[in-house]
Formats: sequence, structure tokens, C-alpha cells
Amino acid sequence: MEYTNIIFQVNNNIAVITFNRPKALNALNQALLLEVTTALDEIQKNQEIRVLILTGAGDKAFVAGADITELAKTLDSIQAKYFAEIGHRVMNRIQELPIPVIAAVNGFALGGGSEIALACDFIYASENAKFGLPEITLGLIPGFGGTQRLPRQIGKNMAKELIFTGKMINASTAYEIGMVNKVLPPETLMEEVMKTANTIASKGRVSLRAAKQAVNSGMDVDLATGCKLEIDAFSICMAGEDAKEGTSAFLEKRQPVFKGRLNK
Ligand code: CO8
Repeated sequence: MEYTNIIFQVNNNIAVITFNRPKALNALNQALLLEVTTALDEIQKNQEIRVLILTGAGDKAFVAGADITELAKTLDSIQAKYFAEIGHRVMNRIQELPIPVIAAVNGFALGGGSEIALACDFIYASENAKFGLPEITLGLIPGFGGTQRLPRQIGKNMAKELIFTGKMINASTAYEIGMVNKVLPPETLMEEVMKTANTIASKGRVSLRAAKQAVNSGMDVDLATGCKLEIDAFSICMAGEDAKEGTSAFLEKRQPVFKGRLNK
């Protein structure tokens, strides 16, 4: 598949999707979202890929939101519902992808841009990143999961303030409220994201998947149920070749080589 709205690259077990509409600050139109869906299909089929990174082309924006030009044409609520559903499907696919997903936020991450970053497993931001859900200023509300993922990430009241005011916050504020894991100079952002991605990519695919599922599913249930989910996820890891390799490597005082397979 040839991509025109994104750049899709795979190197050393790490995939990178770069939102690539810099003239529109990488705004999410339907064509871009469909390309992301296709790239996610490719990633899911490729057992070699261990980590996905999402970032934006150019130095100004990660994603400046849903494409307002397209949104303005979507004047009836049936089309709006369709567009919102496409967006939600993409966010859910990212959240449920069986490998870790890191957002490398290099500039504006507004509206759908903040929402797509929040669907990732964690966010590294450059010092010039700006986050916000400005939909209220357009007479709208967040439509790609912002009213749901932001309060879960930073707490209900802080999320309400951001959603009700539509104001932007800078990277250091986003760090203070627990929205981003790390703030980095723009020139070292990708380097640091790659370092973390490589560390993760050296781990076992089965255990990464189990860890992601255990944390994500556990956040939506009570502690006792979450702990039961962890027991199941742990036992699935034990059924895999990676657990045998990881424990053997420790005892043999060598680095493990994980193949990411369950025992046949
Ligand atoms: N959509 C389309 N084009 C955009 C967008 C966008 N979201 N953001 C910027 N652009 C375009 C501008 O129109 C401009 O194009 P042109 O050069 O042709 O005039 C170009 O990008 C550069 O932008 P600016 O000149 O505005 O650059 P500034 O540095 O002056 O400002 C800002 C940067 C502050 C980021 C500003 O562009 C801005 O406020 N953008 C809009 C941000 C926004 O409101 N985002 C939320 C969109 S709504 C949303 O995401 C809802 C998601 C759920 C949808 C549910 C579907 C039903």
C-alpha cells in the first residue's frame, strides 16, 4: 500500500508512523485515519515488530486535531457520527495493539492530536509541545475519546478544566499533571524515544503483550478482578518460549534472545 498522508517505516523491530500533512499541521482527515488503520493492520501481521512510535512530520506539530476543513463540511450529525466512529476505531486499535505504542509529541497536539497521544501507552514530549482539547471553542466537544481518556489519565477535575476552557498547556505542565512521561529538547526527542523503544524491543513479545493487556484491562475493573487478570496474563507468559529463555539466560549469566513465541 502506498501512503500519502502518513510515512510508515519499519527498522530493527520498531515501526514508526509519521503523520504527514505538515501544511495542515498534520490534521487528521478521514484519508489519513484510513491509512493509519491499514498501517496498523500491517503491524499486527508482522511478528517482528515489537514497538510502534507515532510522531508528526515537521517541527511545528504532532497533530493539530481533526481536520477542521473536513469537519466544517460535515454538517449533519449522521456524517459526524461516522467520522467520530472512524476516529474511535483508530484510537481503540492503538490502545489494543498487542505491542507498546509510544507517542513522540513534537509541537502542537490539539484535539484529536491529544486524543491520539492519549491512546498510546505513554508520551514523550519535546519542550515545545502544546497539548489541549480546544473543541469547546469550536462549539464542539472532544470526539475521539478525549472526554474519556483524559480524565482517566490526569483525573476528572483537571480534565474538566482543560475540556471546559479549551486552553493549551505546555509540555512541563503536561508533565506535572502526569500526561507525559518525559520532556526533552526537540533535537533529542526522537533519539530518546528510540532508546526507550529499543529497550522495550529487546524484551519478549509475549510478555510485552501480556503486560500491556494486564495494565489496560486492570484499570477498568476493581483491584481484586485486576489481580485475577494479572494471574491469567502471567500464566500465559509461563506457557511461552520467552519465559524459558529469560529464566535460562539469567541462570546462565547471558543476555536473553527472545523470539516471542508461545510453546506449540
Ligand atoms: N484542521 C485543518 N487545518 C488546520 C488545522 C486543523 N485542525 N490546524 C491548523 N491547520 C492549518 C491552518 O488552517 C493553516 O493552513 P493555511 O496555511 O492553509 O492557512 C496551517 O495549518 C497552519 O496553521 P496556522 O496558520 O493556524 O498556524 P499558527 O501557528 O498560527 O497556529 C494552531 C497553530 C494554534 C495549532 C492553530 O492552527 C489552531 O488553532 N489549529 C486548530 C486547532 C484545533 O482547534 N484543533 C481541534 C480540532 S477539532 C478536533 O480535533 C475534534 C476531534 C474529534 C472529531 C470528531 C469528528 C466528528
